[in-house]
Amino acid sequence: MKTVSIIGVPMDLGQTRRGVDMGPSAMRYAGVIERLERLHYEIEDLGDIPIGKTEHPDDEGSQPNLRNLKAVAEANEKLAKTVDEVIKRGRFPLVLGGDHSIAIGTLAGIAKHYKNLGVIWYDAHGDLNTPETSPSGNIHGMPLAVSLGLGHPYLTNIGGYSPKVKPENIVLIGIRSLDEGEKQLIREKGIKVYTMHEIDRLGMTTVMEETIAYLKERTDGVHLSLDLDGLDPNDAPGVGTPVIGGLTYRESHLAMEMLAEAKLITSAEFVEVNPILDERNKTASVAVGLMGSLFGEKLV
Ligand code: HAR
Ligand code: MN
Ligand code: MN
Ligand code: MN
Repeated sequence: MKTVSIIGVPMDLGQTRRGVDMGPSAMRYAGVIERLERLHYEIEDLGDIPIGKTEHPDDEGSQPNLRNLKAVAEANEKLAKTVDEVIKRGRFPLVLGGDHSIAIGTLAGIAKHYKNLGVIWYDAHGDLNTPETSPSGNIHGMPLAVSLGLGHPYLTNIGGYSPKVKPENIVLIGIRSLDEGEKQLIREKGIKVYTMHEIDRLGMTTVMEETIAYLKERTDGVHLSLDLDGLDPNDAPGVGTPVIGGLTYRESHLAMEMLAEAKLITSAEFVEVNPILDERNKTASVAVGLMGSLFGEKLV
């Protein structure tokens, strides 16, 4: 990965807290481009995917437990196309969110380029809900289920194919908040999960060694989907759904450095940065710091 294309997705329709649409700007202000240029990458910024600012007229009460379904689906179709073109041009897609519903489009653009795409889902949440199991109706709690082919066809068929990923090619890291239906799905599909319990017991070094070995032997590319709420709210306060007891800044840096060393990651997205809820752009700065490590930054 020598050339990187940055794609902003100012999406906030996958949830209800205002402000996460400003995430891409916040990460640009925190210096993402300069940071990666210093590492000698050739960077292009493709700007932001347009998001319908108001809710789609067809969304009016028509879809039970799928808030803003049409608007979210339309934006993700555009994102999928953009990501697809970036990969066709041989570049590394770096997607800046926006709420986590954008992973639907990112994965739709990426997955068709691989026989066995791996996914690292770094998050407090599983994002494995369907309209049947979701307690909120918020689509940002559903993208991983959608990518497995579960959910409304407007979402699962984005990019014209489904599913995008196989359950055995997914690793969840940082998990500490799951709904009943998500737990059931994880058990049913045998999805690999490192909850905070395992991370505390094993330590991040072992967790990443195991994750890297597991994905290396079964995948031909790995997407990192990093939700900033995977980190502890002390280190990343600017998120819409904070959950205490999370991964530290230091553990997260170590994880990124180990991924860089392993040369495992072929695409990435950083989501759920909400500058309105943040303290002096701290969360966006943390995100950009983690990108630095992911792209090979070293202290000496
Ligand atoms: N599981 C809950 C739901 O489906 C909360 C989802 C929290 N959202 C995220 N995604 N930030 O990781 O509504
Ligand atoms: Mn908005
Ligand atoms: Mn998430
Ligand atoms: Mn989350």
